[in-house]
Amino acid sequence: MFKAKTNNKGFSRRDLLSGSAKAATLAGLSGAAVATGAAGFAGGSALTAKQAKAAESGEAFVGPGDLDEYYGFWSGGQSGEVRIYGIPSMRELMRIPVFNRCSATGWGQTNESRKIMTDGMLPATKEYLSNRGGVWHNGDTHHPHMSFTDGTYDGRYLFVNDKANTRVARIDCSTMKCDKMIEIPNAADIHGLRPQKYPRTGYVFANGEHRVPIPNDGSILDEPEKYHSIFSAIDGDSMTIAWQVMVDGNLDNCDADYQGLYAFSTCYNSEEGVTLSEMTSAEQDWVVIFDIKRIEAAVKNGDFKTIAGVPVIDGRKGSKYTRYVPISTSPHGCNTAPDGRHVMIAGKLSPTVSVIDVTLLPGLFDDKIEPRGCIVAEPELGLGPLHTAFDGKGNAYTTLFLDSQVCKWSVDKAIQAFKGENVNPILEKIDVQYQPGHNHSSMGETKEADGKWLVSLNKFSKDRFINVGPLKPENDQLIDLSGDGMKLVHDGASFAEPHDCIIVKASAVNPKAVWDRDDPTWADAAAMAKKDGVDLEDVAEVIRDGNKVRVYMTSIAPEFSLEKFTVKQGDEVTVIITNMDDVDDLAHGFTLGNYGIAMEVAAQATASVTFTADRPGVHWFYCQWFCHALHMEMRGRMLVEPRAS
Ligand code: RUQ
Ligand code: CUA
Repeated sequence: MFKAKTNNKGFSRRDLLSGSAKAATLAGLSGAAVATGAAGFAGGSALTAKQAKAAESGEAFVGPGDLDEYYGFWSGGQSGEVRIYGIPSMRELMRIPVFNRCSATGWGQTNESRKIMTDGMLPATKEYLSNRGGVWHNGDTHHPHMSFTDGTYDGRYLFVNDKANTRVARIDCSTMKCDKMIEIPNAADIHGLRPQKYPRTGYVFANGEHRVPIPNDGSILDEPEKYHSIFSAIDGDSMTIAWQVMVDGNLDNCDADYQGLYAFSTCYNSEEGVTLSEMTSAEQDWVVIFDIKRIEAAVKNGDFKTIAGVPVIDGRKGSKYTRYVPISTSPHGCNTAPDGRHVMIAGKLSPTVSVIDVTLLPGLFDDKIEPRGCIVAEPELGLGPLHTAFDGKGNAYTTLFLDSQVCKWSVDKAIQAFKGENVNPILEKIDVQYQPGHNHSSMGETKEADGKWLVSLNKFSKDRFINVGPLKPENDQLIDLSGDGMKLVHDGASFAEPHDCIIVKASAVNPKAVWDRDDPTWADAAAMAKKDGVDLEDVAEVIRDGNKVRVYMTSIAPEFSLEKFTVKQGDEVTVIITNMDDVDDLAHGFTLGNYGIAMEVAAQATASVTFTADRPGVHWFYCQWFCHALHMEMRGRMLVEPRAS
């Protein structure tokens, strides 16, 4: 399945790269010849001795032309994007712009991306942005997670949070582009995010981290006792809010069980303070456990308040919809084990991980056991435990931020030790460089955890790389779990803190080679074309409608169907381009010189951009995506007639 893909014409890109295609290229068959040189070079180079040795020992080496066994989906942190890696090579394969403004693809500028970015925006934010460009240009992605069916990845979607501007976005894995984005009402600054694992996603659970007044309109200001935090269940199919729960304290990370019954959120700042000393003064914080069935019944029976159009359930202490399980102060990571039974709550400021047994939760909700009665182990692992990964063999791997280590421990032994048996659950520790936050194992958050690879996302790289100035990259380290013991096999510099990642077997994901022409992404452009009486796929036309001008063209390497178009200074111009090349990897672009306009138009896609033609003169537009031997010649002119003075 991961061989070169076949395009609509029945030949693959590999074929195009081979000898027969070279001669055909200048005749206009495709732009593939430009790539031939590079592919030929890589294919012909011999392995270095080191690479050959690595390949022999089965280390993290994936040779030129070889494909990875896993997709890695990485958060792009403060860059606001999501990245696709190949695992185990740790090669960065692609970047998916999501909450950011992307210069390469036009994300945040094209009409299609702006529609996705604004459709789910709250009215007050729309209003705030109305004279500020209409969309946010920054984001802070933390937690990318794939949709599940029956406890494992189903390859449909990725969901990711934006802490900076309180959003959750969805990426369609068939195109690897963001297709929905919503702003979460009532909540502030979405942090923890996890999809429902069973029976399917289903819900996407999202934690509003910071406590704020509801509504946050200025009527309450410096009265922190009146602030709230909000846990949201988003319907992952429609990307709308299914329900929200108001809770005590701040919400940090979350996860769901394998039964579809409960969700869990770590909480720091049970003190509900606003300064650091207030937030860490109590000895204990808690995990909030949400009873999904009871909450669904409450939504049905009307036991909620509608705020900002969504049902908000009161889940504060004493509520029948939640339980607050005390954990020592400021717990952080929240990870459900693939055994379907244990949930690991990392202590952060405490050296422990608290293990919740989900089979005890019905008793907890029926008040048959004390809140801490659902905890069945609490091993002391080391300093600064943050997140836990799993190998599917009963072992857990917890990052120790302060110790700069990953600790491998046995869940069974931890449970025995908690019962008073004299066993040490710690199996092994490995140094990582340095200060790890999240870690993730291959398929580790699914019932198919396979125990092959572990990635440690380290917040500091210090002296691991040559110096690049005061701002240093992070260090994503790959650890081989397949042998006896953990083996560090790769250092990977990465920019703008990838807070979190997931590692998905390649067979679970199957993106398209080219876009489907009926993709809903450009439904608006298609409707406009219909109204204008033009065929998006065979068009070279300029349509004037008052001072609005619509410029329709196609691109087929190495030409746009319009060599020039003329508009008047002050016109509102929309350029709509359909890339009629249907060869795998044959993207074009449209960059308009000295107008700040650039967009990607991948094979078989339509993309459009609207701007005001307020600069008179000759402005060349050109294809900025190297597509053909005559790529430089793929250009045309926009002639802007000056306003009569
Ligand atoms: S958090 S370093 Cu944003 Cu996922 Cu734990
Ligand atoms: Cu089309 Cu470069």
